Amino acid sequence: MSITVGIIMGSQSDWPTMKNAATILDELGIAYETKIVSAHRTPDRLWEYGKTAVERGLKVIIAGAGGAAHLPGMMASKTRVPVVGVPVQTKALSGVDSLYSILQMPKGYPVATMAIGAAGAANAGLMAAGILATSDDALAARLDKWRADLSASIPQEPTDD
Ligand code: RP5
Repeated sequence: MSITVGIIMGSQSDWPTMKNAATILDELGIAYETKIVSAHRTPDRLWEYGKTAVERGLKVIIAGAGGAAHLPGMMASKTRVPVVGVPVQTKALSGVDSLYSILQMPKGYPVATMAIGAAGAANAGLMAAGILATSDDALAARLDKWRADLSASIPQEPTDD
């Protein structure tokens, strides 16, 4: 199974958040790679990753970062592979800094920005799955089942427990 999704993050400290994207991809049987690629600390690594993304067969890049979160936007500037951005929650500003850093891209270099934190990372995995499912019927069926299972797990009425 070839790797079609790259999960990249600015720091090891982002992994507890970003692994929520990996979990979704595991559940849906999608092959992926995980890399630490920092816009500020390893800019050459970022450039190389973006430069080779198409030729390496990546179809979606999930990029998570916190604070002055330039990684998703810079990656979008370097490759036409769709970038899904995950704002990592921060201590100082609760991730609003990350969100605004990722969200407000100038025309021409889009980043599909998710919610702050774990839910955003999980949704990034689902967004990647949805993109890949447009050209993969077997994956589309698995994603439809995943969504139906989630829907079926929601109780009709609340309980006290
Ligand atoms: C960002 O700075 C990373 O994406 C991370 O969210 C944040 C803090 O990084 P560490 O100081 O924990 O390595 O570049």
